[in-house]
Amino acid sequence: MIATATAPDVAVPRRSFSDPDLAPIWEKVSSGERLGFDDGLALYRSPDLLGVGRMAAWANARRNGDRVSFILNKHINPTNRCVAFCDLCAFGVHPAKAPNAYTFRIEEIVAQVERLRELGVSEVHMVGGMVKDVALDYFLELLPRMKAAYPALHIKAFTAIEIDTYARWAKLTHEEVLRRLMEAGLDSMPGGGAEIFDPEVRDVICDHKCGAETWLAVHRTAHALGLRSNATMLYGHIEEPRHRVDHMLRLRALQDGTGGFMTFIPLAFHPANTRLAQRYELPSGTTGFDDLRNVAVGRLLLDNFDHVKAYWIMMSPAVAQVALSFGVDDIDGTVKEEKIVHEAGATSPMELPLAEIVRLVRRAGKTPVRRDTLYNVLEVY
Ligand code: V47
Repeated sequence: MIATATAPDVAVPRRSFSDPDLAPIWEKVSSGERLGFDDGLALYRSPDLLGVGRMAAWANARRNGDRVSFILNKHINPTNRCVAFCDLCAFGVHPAKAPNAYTFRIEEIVAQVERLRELGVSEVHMVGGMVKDVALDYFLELLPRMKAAYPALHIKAFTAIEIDTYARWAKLTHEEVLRRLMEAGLDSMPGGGAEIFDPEVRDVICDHKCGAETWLAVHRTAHALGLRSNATMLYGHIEEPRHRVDHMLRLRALQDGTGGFMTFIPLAFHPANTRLAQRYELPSGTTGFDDLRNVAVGRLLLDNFDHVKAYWIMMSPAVAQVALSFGVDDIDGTVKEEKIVHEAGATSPMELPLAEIVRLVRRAGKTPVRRDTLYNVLEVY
Protein backbone atom coordinates (compact mmCIF):
# COMPACT_ATOMS: atom_id res chain seq x y z
CA MET A 1 0.00 0.00 0.00
CA ILE A 2 1.42 3.41 -0.97
CA ALA A 3 0.91 6.15 1.67
CA THR A 4 -1.21 9.21 0.84
CA ALA A 5 -0.40 12.79 1.92
CA THR A 6 -1.59 14.02 5.31
CA ALA A 7 -4.19 16.77 5.35
CA PRO A 8 -3.59 20.30 6.67
CA ASP A 9 -5.98 21.34 9.45
CA VAL A 10 -8.81 23.38 7.90
CA ALA A 11 -11.74 24.50 10.07
CA VAL A 12 -15.18 23.08 9.19
CA PRO A 13 -17.35 26.05 8.16
CA ARG A 14 -21.14 26.14 8.56
CA ARG A 15 -22.77 25.79 5.17
CA SER A 16 -26.19 26.63 3.86
CA PHE A 17 -27.32 25.40 0.44
CA SER A 18 -30.06 26.52 -1.92
CA ASP A 19 -30.56 22.78 -2.64
CA PRO A 20 -31.68 20.99 0.56
CA ASP A 21 -30.37 17.67 -0.84
CA LEU A 22 -26.82 18.95 -0.35
CA ALA A 23 -27.13 19.45 3.45
CA PRO A 24 -26.86 15.73 4.35
CA ILE A 25 -23.97 15.34 1.92
CA TRP A 26 -22.14 18.21 3.61
CA GLU A 27 -22.72 16.50 6.97
CA LYS A 28 -20.91 13.45 5.61
CA VAL A 29 -18.13 15.36 3.84
CA SER A 30 -17.36 17.58 6.83
CA SER A 31 -17.33 14.64 9.26
CA GLY A 32 -15.12 12.52 7.00
CA GLU A 33 -17.83 10.00 6.18
CA ARG A 34 -17.50 8.36 2.78
CA LEU A 35 -20.08 9.27 0.08
CA GLY A 36 -22.06 6.56 -1.69
CA PHE A 37 -23.62 6.03 -5.11
CA ASP A 38 -26.80 8.02 -4.30
CA ASP A 39 -24.77 10.92 -2.94
CA GLY A 40 -22.88 10.98 -6.23
CA LEU A 41 -26.14 11.10 -8.19
CA ALA A 42 -27.45 13.91 -5.95
CA LEU A 43 -24.27 15.90 -6.61
CA TYR A 44 -24.81 15.51 -10.36
CA ARG A 45 -28.53 16.36 -10.10
CA SER A 46 -28.17 19.39 -7.87
CA PRO A 47 -28.98 22.78 -9.37
CA ASP A 48 -26.68 24.33 -6.74
CA LEU A 49 -23.37 23.99 -8.61
CA LEU A 50 -21.73 26.57 -6.37
CA GLY A 51 -22.78 24.53 -3.32
CA VAL A 52 -21.21 21.39 -4.82
CA GLY A 53 -18.10 23.41 -5.66
CA ARG A 54 -17.74 24.88 -2.16
CA MET A 55 -17.82 21.40 -0.63
CA ALA A 56 -15.21 20.17 -3.10
CA ALA A 57 -13.04 23.24 -2.52
CA TRP A 58 -13.13 22.57 1.22
CA ALA A 59 -12.22 18.90 0.73
CA ASN A 60 -9.32 19.95 -1.49
CA ALA A 61 -8.09 22.66 0.91
CA ARG A 62 -7.91 20.08 3.69
CA ARG A 63 -5.58 17.95 1.58
CA ASN A 64 -3.60 20.42 -0.44
CA GLY A 65 -3.99 23.85 1.17
CA ASP A 66 -3.92 26.66 -1.39
CA ARG A 67 -1.22 25.09 -3.54
CA VAL A 68 -1.85 24.36 -7.22
CA SER A 69 0.76 22.24 -8.94
CA PHE A 70 1.91 22.03 -12.54
CA ILE A 71 4.77 20.41 -14.44
CA LEU A 72 7.05 21.24 -17.35
CA ASN A 73 6.05 18.43 -19.68
CA LYS A 74 5.82 17.48 -23.33
CA HIS A 75 3.44 15.08 -25.04
CA ILE A 76 4.87 12.72 -27.63
CA ASN A 77 2.63 10.50 -29.77
CA PRO A 78 4.96 8.13 -31.66
CA THR A 79 2.33 7.18 -34.24
CA ASN A 80 -1.27 7.97 -35.12
CA ARG A 81 -1.68 4.63 -36.92
CA CYS A 82 -4.06 2.48 -34.91
CA VAL A 83 -5.95 -0.77 -35.23
CA ALA A 84 -8.54 0.10 -32.58
CA PHE A 85 -10.88 2.39 -34.60
CA CYS A 86 -12.67 3.73 -31.50
CA ASP A 87 -15.70 5.83 -32.37
CA LEU A 88 -14.73 8.44 -29.74
CA CYS A 89 -11.32 9.10 -31.30
CA ALA A 90 -10.33 11.52 -34.06
CA PHE A 91 -6.59 10.94 -33.66
CA GLY A 92 -6.11 7.32 -34.73
CA VAL A 93 -6.03 6.63 -38.48
CA HIS A 94 -6.09 3.50 -40.63
CA PRO A 95 -2.60 1.93 -40.37
CA ALA A 96 -2.21 1.36 -44.10
CA LYS A 97 -4.69 3.55 -45.97
CA ALA A 98 -4.67 6.96 -44.27
CA PRO A 99 -2.89 9.73 -46.22
CA ASN A 100 -2.10 11.59 -42.97
CA ALA A 101 -0.59 8.56 -41.18
CA TYR A 102 2.75 9.19 -39.49
CA THR A 103 5.25 7.21 -37.40
CA PHE A 104 8.28 8.76 -35.74
CA ARG A 105 11.56 6.99 -36.19
CA ILE A 106 13.33 6.28 -32.89
CA GLU A 107 16.05 8.82 -33.82
CA GLU A 108 13.40 11.52 -34.30
CA ILE A 109 12.03 10.99 -30.77
CA VAL A 110 15.54 10.92 -29.29
CA ALA A 111 16.27 14.23 -31.03
CA GLN A 112 13.10 15.71 -29.45
CA VAL A 113 14.22 14.44 -26.03
CA GLU A 114 17.63 16.09 -26.42
CA ARG A 115 15.89 19.44 -26.94
CA LEU A 116 13.78 18.83 -23.81
CA ARG A 117 16.90 18.44 -21.69
CA GLU A 118 18.07 21.87 -22.85
CA LEU A 119 14.64 23.35 -21.97
CA GLY A 120 14.48 21.73 -18.50
CA VAL A 121 11.25 19.84 -19.32
CA SER A 122 11.04 17.11 -16.68
CA GLU A 123 8.40 14.73 -18.06
CA VAL A 124 7.46 13.12 -21.34
CA HIS A 125 3.85 11.93 -21.60
CA MET A 126 3.92 9.33 -24.36
CA VAL A 127 0.86 7.52 -25.71
CA GLY A 128 -0.21 6.74 -29.23
CA GLY A 129 -1.89 4.57 -31.80
CA MET A 130 -1.51 0.81 -31.59
CA VAL A 131 0.17 -1.02 -34.48
CA LYS A 132 2.43 -4.06 -34.45
CA ASP A 133 5.52 -2.21 -35.71
CA VAL A 134 5.23 0.36 -32.86
CA ALA A 135 4.71 -2.03 -29.98
CA LEU A 136 6.80 -3.73 -27.28
CA ASP A 137 10.01 -4.20 -29.31
CA TYR A 138 9.94 -0.60 -30.56
CA PHE A 139 9.55 0.75 -27.01
CA LEU A 140 12.14 -1.61 -25.52
CA GLU A 141 14.58 0.00 -27.94
CA LEU A 142 13.24 3.56 -27.60
CA LEU A 143 13.05 3.96 -23.81
CA PRO A 144 16.76 3.28 -23.06
CA ARG A 145 17.71 5.64 -25.91
CA MET A 146 15.54 8.37 -24.38
CA LYS A 147 17.13 7.83 -20.97
CA ALA A 148 20.61 7.84 -22.48
CA ALA A 149 19.84 11.18 -24.12
CA TYR A 150 18.38 12.68 -20.92
CA PRO A 151 18.91 10.51 -17.81
CA ALA A 152 16.80 12.69 -15.46
CA LEU A 153 13.77 12.59 -17.78
CA HIS A 154 10.64 11.01 -16.26
CA ILE A 155 8.90 8.80 -18.82
CA LYS A 156 5.15 8.58 -18.15
CA ALA A 157 3.86 6.36 -20.90
CA PHE A 158 1.37 3.77 -22.16
CA THR A 159 -2.31 3.58 -21.31
CA ALA A 160 -3.58 0.32 -19.82
CA ILE A 161 -5.06 -0.37 -23.28
CA GLU A 162 -1.61 -0.20 -24.86
CA ILE A 163 -0.10 -2.46 -22.18
CA ASP A 164 -2.90 -5.00 -22.63
CA THR A 165 -2.54 -4.95 -26.43
CA TYR A 166 1.27 -5.28 -26.40
CA ALA A 167 0.93 -8.17 -23.93
CA ARG A 168 -1.51 -10.02 -26.20
CA TRP A 169 0.64 -9.42 -29.29
CA ALA A 170 3.81 -10.61 -27.51
CA LYS A 171 1.97 -13.45 -25.74
CA LEU A 172 3.17 -12.16 -22.37
CA THR A 173 1.36 -11.29 -19.15
CA HIS A 174 0.70 -7.67 -18.15
CA GLU A 175 3.27 -8.11 -15.42
CA GLU A 176 5.96 -9.32 -17.81
CA VAL A 177 5.33 -6.42 -20.20
CA LEU A 178 5.35 -3.86 -17.39
CA ARG A 179 8.54 -5.32 -15.87
CA ARG A 180 10.35 -5.18 -19.23
CA LEU A 181 9.22 -1.62 -19.88
CA MET A 182 10.23 -0.57 -16.36
CA GLU A 183 13.68 -2.09 -16.86
CA ALA A 184 13.89 -0.14 -20.13
CA GLY A 185 13.05 3.18 -18.41
CA LEU A 186 9.29 3.46 -17.83
CA ASP A 187 8.69 5.56 -14.68
CA SER A 188 4.89 5.88 -14.40
CA MET A 189 1.66 5.44 -16.36
CA PRO A 190 -0.90 8.03 -17.50
CA GLY A 191 -4.60 7.54 -16.88
CA GLY A 192 -5.88 7.32 -20.46
CA GLY A 193 -8.11 4.68 -21.97
CA ALA A 194 -10.44 4.44 -18.98
CA GLU A 195 -13.20 6.34 -20.85
CA ILE A 196 -16.38 5.14 -19.06
CA PHE A 197 -16.23 1.71 -17.44
CA ASP A 198 -19.88 0.76 -17.97
CA PRO A 199 -19.88 -2.04 -20.60
CA GLU A 200 -22.90 -0.78 -22.54
CA VAL A 201 -21.39 2.68 -22.97
CA ARG A 202 -17.95 1.19 -23.70
CA ASP A 203 -19.45 -1.01 -26.41
CA VAL A 204 -20.57 2.11 -28.27
CA ILE A 205 -17.69 4.52 -27.76
CA CYS A 206 -14.66 2.18 -27.88
CA ASP A 207 -15.73 -1.39 -28.55
CA HIS A 208 -12.22 -2.47 -29.61
CA LYS A 209 -10.67 -1.49 -26.30
CA CYS A 210 -10.32 -3.87 -23.36
CA GLY A 211 -13.07 -3.76 -20.76
CA ALA A 212 -13.08 -2.10 -17.37
CA GLU A 213 -11.83 -5.19 -15.53
CA THR A 214 -8.74 -5.38 -17.71
CA TRP A 215 -8.05 -1.61 -17.45
CA LEU A 216 -8.27 -1.90 -13.67
CA ALA A 217 -6.20 -5.11 -13.62
CA VAL A 218 -3.34 -3.48 -15.53
CA HIS A 219 -3.25 -0.58 -13.03
CA ARG A 220 -3.47 -3.04 -10.12
CA THR A 221 -0.45 -4.90 -11.50
CA ALA A 222 1.43 -1.64 -12.14
CA HIS A 223 0.81 -0.51 -8.56
CA ALA A 224 1.97 -3.87 -7.21
CA LEU A 225 5.23 -3.37 -9.14
CA GLY A 226 5.64 0.07 -7.56
CA LEU A 227 4.63 2.01 -10.68
CA ARG A 228 2.38 4.98 -9.87
CA SER A 229 -0.38 5.93 -12.30
CA ASN A 230 -3.28 8.29 -12.98
CA ALA A 231 -6.95 7.69 -13.74
CA THR A 232 -9.18 9.48 -16.24
CA MET A 233 -12.90 9.58 -17.04
CA LEU A 234 -14.21 10.71 -20.42
CA TYR A 235 -17.49 12.61 -20.04
CA GLY A 236 -19.86 14.58 -22.27
CA HIS A 237 -20.80 11.96 -24.88
CA ILE A 238 -23.58 9.35 -24.48
CA GLU A 239 -23.00 8.54 -20.83
CA GLU A 240 -25.37 9.44 -17.98
CA PRO A 241 -24.60 10.61 -14.43
CA ARG A 242 -25.04 7.04 -13.11
CA HIS A 243 -22.23 5.86 -15.40
CA ARG A 244 -19.91 8.59 -14.13
CA VAL A 245 -20.63 7.75 -10.48
CA ASP A 246 -20.12 4.04 -11.15
CA HIS A 247 -16.83 4.82 -12.90
CA MET A 248 -15.51 6.86 -9.99
CA LEU A 249 -16.56 4.29 -7.39
CA ARG A 250 -14.70 1.55 -9.28
CA LEU A 251 -11.57 3.70 -9.26
CA ARG A 252 -12.04 4.37 -5.55
CA ALA A 253 -12.34 0.65 -4.81
CA LEU A 254 -9.07 -0.12 -6.61
CA GLN A 255 -7.35 2.78 -4.87
CA ASP A 256 -8.49 1.39 -1.48
CA GLY A 257 -6.55 -1.75 -2.31
CA THR A 258 -3.37 -0.30 -3.84
CA GLY A 259 -3.01 3.44 -3.10
CA GLY A 260 -1.13 3.66 -6.40
CA PHE A 261 -3.18 6.34 -8.18
CA MET A 262 -1.88 9.89 -7.96
CA THR A 263 -4.45 11.97 -9.80
CA PHE A 264 -8.00 11.84 -11.08
CA ILE A 265 -8.48 13.63 -14.41
CA PRO A 266 -11.97 14.12 -15.89
CA LEU A 267 -11.59 14.56 -19.68
CA ALA A 268 -14.13 16.65 -21.63
CA PHE A 269 -15.24 14.88 -24.81
CA HIS A 270 -14.60 16.73 -28.09
CA PRO A 271 -16.87 15.40 -30.86
CA ALA A 272 -15.48 16.96 -34.07
CA ASN A 273 -14.21 14.43 -36.65
CA THR A 274 -15.32 11.45 -34.54
CA ARG A 275 -17.54 8.61 -35.77
CA LEU A 276 -19.45 8.95 -32.49
CA ALA A 277 -20.65 12.40 -33.55
CA GLN A 278 -21.71 10.99 -36.93
CA ARG A 279 -23.75 8.25 -35.28
CA TYR A 280 -25.34 10.29 -32.48
CA GLU A 281 -26.68 13.79 -32.22
CA LEU A 282 -24.23 15.19 -29.72
CA PRO A 283 -23.68 18.75 -28.50
CA SER A 284 -20.64 20.51 -29.98
CA GLY A 285 -18.78 20.18 -26.67
CA THR A 286 -19.17 20.11 -22.90
CA THR A 287 -20.41 23.16 -20.98
CA GLY A 288 -18.51 25.07 -18.33
CA PHE A 289 -21.08 23.87 -15.77
CA ASP A 290 -20.42 20.24 -16.64
CA ASP A 291 -16.64 20.69 -16.61
CA LEU A 292 -16.76 22.26 -13.14
CA ARG A 293 -19.22 19.72 -11.79
CA ASN A 294 -17.09 16.76 -12.87
CA VAL A 295 -13.96 17.95 -11.10
CA ALA A 296 -16.00 18.82 -7.98
CA VAL A 297 -17.82 15.47 -7.85
CA GLY A 298 -14.50 13.72 -8.46
CA ARG A 299 -12.94 15.54 -5.51
CA LEU A 300 -15.87 14.59 -3.24
CA LEU A 301 -16.27 10.93 -4.24
CA LEU A 302 -12.58 10.07 -4.60
CA ASP A 303 -11.66 10.62 -0.98
CA ASN A 304 -8.58 8.41 -1.36
CA PHE A 305 -7.02 10.29 -4.30
CA ASP A 306 -4.51 12.99 -3.36
CA HIS A 307 -5.03 15.09 -6.49
CA VAL A 308 -7.68 16.18 -8.99
CA LYS A 309 -6.41 17.66 -12.24
CA ALA A 310 -8.05 20.24 -14.52
CA TYR A 311 -6.59 19.40 -17.93
CA TRP A 312 -6.65 22.87 -19.50
CA ILE A 313 -6.13 21.45 -23.01
CA MET A 314 -9.60 19.92 -22.87
CA MET A 315 -11.55 22.36 -20.67
CA SER A 316 -9.74 25.55 -21.82
CA PRO A 317 -7.31 27.57 -19.67
CA ALA A 318 -10.15 29.87 -18.51
CA VAL A 319 -12.43 27.09 -17.21
CA ALA A 320 -9.42 25.24 -15.73
CA GLN A 321 -8.62 28.42 -13.79
CA VAL A 322 -12.16 28.59 -12.37
CA ALA A 323 -11.93 24.85 -11.57
CA LEU A 324 -9.26 25.77 -9.01
CA SER A 325 -12.18 26.96 -6.85
CA PHE A 326 -14.08 23.68 -7.43
CA GLY A 327 -11.75 21.18 -5.78
CA VAL A 328 -8.86 21.09 -8.26
CA ASP A 329 -5.22 21.28 -7.11
CA ASP A 330 -3.36 20.48 -10.32
CA ILE A 331 -3.41 22.08 -13.75
CA ASP A 332 -1.24 19.60 -15.71
CA GLY A 333 1.58 21.42 -17.47
CA THR A 334 3.08 23.16 -20.44
CA VAL A 335 2.25 20.19 -22.79
CA LYS A 336 3.90 21.89 -25.82
CA GLU A 337 2.06 19.98 -28.51
CA GLU A 338 -1.24 18.10 -28.25
CA LYS A 339 -2.74 16.06 -31.05
CA ILE A 340 -5.49 13.84 -29.59
CA VAL A 341 -8.15 16.48 -28.87
CA HIS A 342 -6.93 19.04 -31.37
CA GLU A 343 -7.80 16.50 -34.07
CA ALA A 344 -11.25 16.42 -32.40
CA GLY A 345 -11.79 20.17 -32.61
CA ALA A 346 -10.14 21.55 -29.45
CA THR A 347 -9.54 25.30 -29.76
CA SER A 348 -7.24 25.61 -26.72
CA PRO A 349 -3.62 26.57 -27.41
CA MET A 350 -1.06 23.79 -28.02
CA GLU A 351 1.17 25.06 -25.23
CA LEU A 352 0.95 27.19 -22.07
CA PRO A 353 4.26 28.82 -21.14
CA LEU A 354 5.30 28.53 -17.49
CA ALA A 355 4.72 32.27 -16.89
CA GLU A 356 1.14 31.96 -18.15
CA ILE A 357 0.39 28.99 -15.86
CA VAL A 358 1.83 30.90 -12.89
CA ARG A 359 -0.33 33.92 -13.78
CA LEU A 360 -3.52 31.82 -14.11
CA VAL A 361 -2.94 30.19 -10.72
CA ARG A 362 -1.99 33.44 -8.93
CA ARG A 363 -5.01 35.31 -10.35
CA ALA A 364 -7.19 32.54 -8.89
CA GLY A 365 -5.78 33.42 -5.47
CA LYS A 366 -3.68 30.25 -5.19
CA THR A 367 0.01 29.46 -4.79
CA PRO A 368 1.61 28.01 -7.94
CA VAL A 369 3.97 25.09 -7.34
CA ARG A 370 6.12 23.40 -9.97
CA ARG A 371 6.25 19.67 -9.33
CA ASP A 372 7.76 16.53 -10.74
CA THR A 373 5.55 13.70 -12.03
CA LEU A 374 5.35 12.06 -8.59
CA TYR A 375 4.19 15.33 -7.00
CA ASN A 376 7.47 16.20 -5.29
CA VAL A 377 7.62 20.00 -5.05
CA LEU A 378 10.41 21.52 -7.17
CA GLU A 379 9.66 25.24 -6.82
CA VAL A 380 7.10 27.42 -5.04
CA TYR A 381 6.25 30.70 -6.84
O1 V47 B 1 -7.50 7.94 -23.45
C1 V47 B 1 -9.65 10.53 -27.00
C2 V47 B 1 -9.21 10.85 -24.53
C3 V47 B 1 -7.23 10.33 -23.61
C4 V47 B 1 -10.98 12.17 -27.33
O2 V47 B 1 -2.54 10.83 -16.94
C5 V47 B 1 -10.55 12.23 -26.01
O3 V47 B 1 -1.70 12.80 -16.56
C6 V47 B 1 -11.81 14.10 -25.65
O4 V47 B 1 -5.42 10.24 -20.98
N1 V47 B 1 -12.28 14.09 -26.91
C7 V47 B 1 -5.76 10.62 -23.67
N2 V47 B 1 -10.95 13.18 -25.18
C8 V47 B 1 -5.39 11.79 -22.76
C9 V47 B 1 -5.11 11.35 -21.36
C10 V47 B 1 -4.42 12.25 -20.42
C11 V47 B 1 -4.34 13.60 -20.69
C12 V47 B 1 -3.66 14.43 -19.80
C13 V47 B 1 -3.05 13.93 -18.68
C14 V47 B 1 -3.12 12.57 -18.43
C15 V47 B 1 -2.42 12.02 -17.24
C16 V47 B 1 -3.82 11.72 -19.28
O5 V47 B 1 -7.91 11.30 -24.36
C17 V47 B 1 -7.74 9.07 -24.21
C18 V47 B 1 -9.21 9.36 -24.28
O6 V47 B 1 -9.83 9.14 -23.05
N3 V47 B 1 -9.75 11.19 -25.84
N4 V47 B 1 -10.40 11.14 -27.94
C19 V47 B 1 -11.89 13.15 -27.78
N5 V47 B 1 -12.40 13.14 -29.03
